[in-house]
Formats: sequence, structure tokens, C-alpha cells
Amino acid sequence: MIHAVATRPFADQKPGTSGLRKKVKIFQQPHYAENFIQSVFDVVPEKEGATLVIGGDGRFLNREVIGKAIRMAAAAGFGRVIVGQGGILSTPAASNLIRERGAIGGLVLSASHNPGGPDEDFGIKYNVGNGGPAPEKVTAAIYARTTEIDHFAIFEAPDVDIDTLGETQLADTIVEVVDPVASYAALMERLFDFGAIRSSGLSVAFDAMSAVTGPYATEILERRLGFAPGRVRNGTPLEDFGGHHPDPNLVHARALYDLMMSPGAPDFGAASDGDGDRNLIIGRGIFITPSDSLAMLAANAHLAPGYAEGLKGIARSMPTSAAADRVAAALGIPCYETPTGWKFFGNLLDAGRVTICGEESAGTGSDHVREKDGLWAVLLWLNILAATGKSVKQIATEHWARFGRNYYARHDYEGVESNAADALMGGLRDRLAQLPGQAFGTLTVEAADDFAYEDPTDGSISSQQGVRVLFQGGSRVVFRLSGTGTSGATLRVYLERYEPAGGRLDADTTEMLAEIAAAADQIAQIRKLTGRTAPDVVT
Ligand code: G16
Repeated sequence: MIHAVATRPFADQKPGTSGLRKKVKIFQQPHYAENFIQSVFDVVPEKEGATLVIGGDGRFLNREVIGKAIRMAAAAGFGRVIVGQGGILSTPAASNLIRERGAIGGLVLSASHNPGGPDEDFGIKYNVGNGGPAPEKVTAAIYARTTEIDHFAIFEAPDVDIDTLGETQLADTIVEVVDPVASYAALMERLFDFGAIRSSGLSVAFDAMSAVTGPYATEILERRLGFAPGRVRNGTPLEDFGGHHPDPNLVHARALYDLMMSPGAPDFGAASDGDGDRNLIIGRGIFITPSDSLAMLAANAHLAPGYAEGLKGIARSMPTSAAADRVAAALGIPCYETPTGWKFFGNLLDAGRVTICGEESAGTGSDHVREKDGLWAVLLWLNILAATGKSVKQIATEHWARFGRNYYARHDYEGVESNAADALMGGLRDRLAQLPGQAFGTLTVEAADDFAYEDPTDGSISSQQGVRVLFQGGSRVVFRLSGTGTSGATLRVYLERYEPAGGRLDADTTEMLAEIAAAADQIAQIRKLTGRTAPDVVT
């Protein structure tokens, strides 16, 4: 029986960069998850009889919210709900299922790279029919709905068994529990030359960080590609990620980094995050920044069967380094600069303007789905290594020798008091017009602006996307506030220095960026306004 439950709006359900992300305790308030899910369903047009995909990264609260979401989907009149077995679906696998099964959209339950557990984070994101995150007009409509909601509808029944493959009927809705890995693994096998990787003799270490990519990586790397059992580390998804932060960066994937820098390092090391969309790439003795990885993958993608015909274009988020722009120029294809957030790539991919996209925040992907895809990046790297017989270090040094090198780092100041962070950004915006011509050490400001983006496919405009300060010679610093944190504000400062081919290509990144880091502090008054003397995380 369908039950209409009276409810009242919560004031804090505005989706951020990647859906609604909050502390578990907030999601545990009565009706909190239900209100948001109902608000999503209320703005989905023509859901009667349509297919909806539901899955998550297995973190604490995943199963409970999935149980409710299934019964609410039945009450909302969806014809079919496709759920990953055990409630598991990586974000890219969910995107793939939405596309493959012609679903109207999907609920992806995750707080991505944020920690999990009763005192940590949870999240709900709605993806639309192209498999990608809902665009801003949809998230704005969902938010508007959350502010006026007065009831939600739920089918009164015990939760459906999501551990057994097969179909169950709930009201007029078929609930189909599917293998979360099968169709994603098949897609990867179509895109990449598994035979070449299998016979390459490469050695790998993959850290699944006790998160969702464990089952995917085990199936693909160990079973289909034949890497020895145990090459996938931390391969069982845990509700609290083993107490770790499932963020594949040099801080949280330190053990992998140390292994890759040790004498006995394998050829290739990689990690993925909570929900499987981010990636970390480390060759023996060399870390590849996400911005460089995008550029190197784009330059070599034609070596993989799925991209043999070449790329239509490349897109990168604004704070991502300009390394990919140089590859696009050499290939004679367009390069788009978008605001932070994968949703901005969706229209470009749908319109066939770009094939590969990437972000400095460890996200890379292509038109095979509409999300960034951690394992996809790993497999493209492996395919390139297998096809060329070169090491990661050789690929990188040859790339820099040809295109020059964009030294790059991101400094994160976490848990900054929100008012101080707003004052810092506000002050910067107020001073933008005075910056051009000012000198900071040997650096002179060429231009400064607050990034705004006009989507070339639908003309929609997104403004205030981050302050860019460009120095003469192609170096720059970018300031923006994170849209994915759950407590206080996180200030991100992105530092970039371009060194042309023939210049200093194997110098120390920290040293190369020191002057820009000092200029960033002077320009934004970071120490003075936040009281911080150093960033919390440098990636
Ligand atoms: C999300 C988006 C990414 C974006 C990132 C930015 O990542 O999906 O496209 O780059 O947020 O995060 P912030 O606003 O904190 O800089 P994820 O992996 O958290 O879904």
C-alpha cells in the first residue's frame, strides 16, 4: 500500500558540486533522506513506467537509504528499478547502467572521497538520462522543491532483498537486482586491448582503499587481465573504508606512494576513491599529476582500440593545468575550459564536441559514460604502456620534452571558518581590477578575473566559478572554495608554472612553485584572513 507521510522542509538541502553531501547524523534525522529523494522524484518528468537505477559506494547508511529509495520509487510509479547487488554500484558503473538500460536517471549514494561511518559523511546525487550528474537547472529545481515539500510517498512493505540477483515485484514496479560489475567490465573490454595488457609483462599495484572499486578491480585486473591475486589491495568495500579517507592523493594513498618510490616498485601503481570515479597514477619512481595525466592520456589515447579514430576535442575544468591545451593544439582539436564539476562536461560530450575530459581533482574520463572513471584511466594508462613498451617515466619525460611542463600543485586549507573564507574571496573579487600590472617578486600580473562560463551548447551561464590570476609567461594562481566539504569551508589554491620545452623539465615542483605560492598569499591575504600559516593538504 502506498503511504503518504506528512513532512516539513529542511533548510539545508541545497545540492553542492556533487549532490547533497552531509554528515551521516544529519541524514539520520527522520525524513531527511526521504525529503530529498521525494524532491528529486517530484522534478523528474514522465517517470510513470520509466526505469531508475539505484546504487552506492557501500558506505555506512547505504543499504538503509537504498531500501527506502526503492520503496519510494515504487510509490512514485517507476516501472523498473535496477539496483546493484548489495546496493553496490560505482559512480561510473551507475552512469553506464543508466545509459545501457535506457533509464530516465539514477540515484547514486555516495560522499565520494569523503570518509564514511556513523560520524562521517553520506550523500545522494541524482544523475539524468545521459548518465551524468544533473545539470544546474535540475539541481536548482530539486532544491526549490526541498524548500516547500509537505509529504513524501512510500510503499509500505519490508525492504526488498538486494543481495540476491533477480526480479521482485513491488506494487507495479519491477525491482531488478543486477551484478554491479558485469556490464561495466564488458564495456572496458570493448574499449581497451586486454590481450596486449595481459601479455605485456607489466607489474601493477592497485589500491581500492577499501571502497567500491574493489570488486571491479578484482574482476578486471586479476581475473580478466591475469595480474596475480593480491595486486588489488584493500579490495573489499567497507562501510567505514577501514577508518581511512578514501581519497586517492599523496596524503591518503601514502602507502602506495611509498611502495612506488621504493627499489622494488612495480611498473605501475594506481588507486581510486570511495565511489570509483577518481584516480591516482604513479609510475615507478614518478607521480603523475592529474592535469598531466589528462594531457598524456589525450596525447596517446589513439593507441587504445576505443579511441583509434582519434579525439574530437578535450575539455578540462578551469583550475586544471593548461597541459591538455597544448596537446589539443598539436592535435588540431578544440579544448574547452569549464567550471569545476563533471556536470559541465555532459553537454560537450553529448554534443560530440569532446572525447576526453579531466579535472585536477583526480578525475579523468571520456564519452564512454558521463562521469569521471577511475578504472578507465588506469586501463588507458596500462593500454598505452603495453602498446608502446615504455615506462611511465619515459612517457612523461618525452611528453614534457615535446610540450613543455606545467608544474602544478593544489594547496587546501580545510575547515576554515566560513565567514573568513567568504571575506577572503570577497576581498579578492573587490581587488581584481587593480591586480594587472602589479609585481610579486619576479612575477607580474597579466590579467585577473572571476571565471564565468557560457555553455556553448545551450548558452547557459555559470558565474563566480573561481578567481584566476594570470602572470606573464603562462604561470597562474587560482582561488576557489570547495563545493564538496561538509564542515566549514575549504579554500583551494591552485598553483601552476609553465616551463617551455628546452627549459627546466625535471626540477622539484615545490621549488618551482615557491614564488607563486608566496605571491598567492600576498594576493589573497591567506595568513592574515584565515590565521593559517600552511595548507592542510598539498596535492
Ligand atoms: C566532485 C565533482 C568533480 C569536482 C569535484 C570538486 O567530485 O564530481 O567533478 O571536480 O567535486 O570538488 P571541490 O568542489 O571540493 O573542489 P567528487 O569526486 O567529490 O564527486
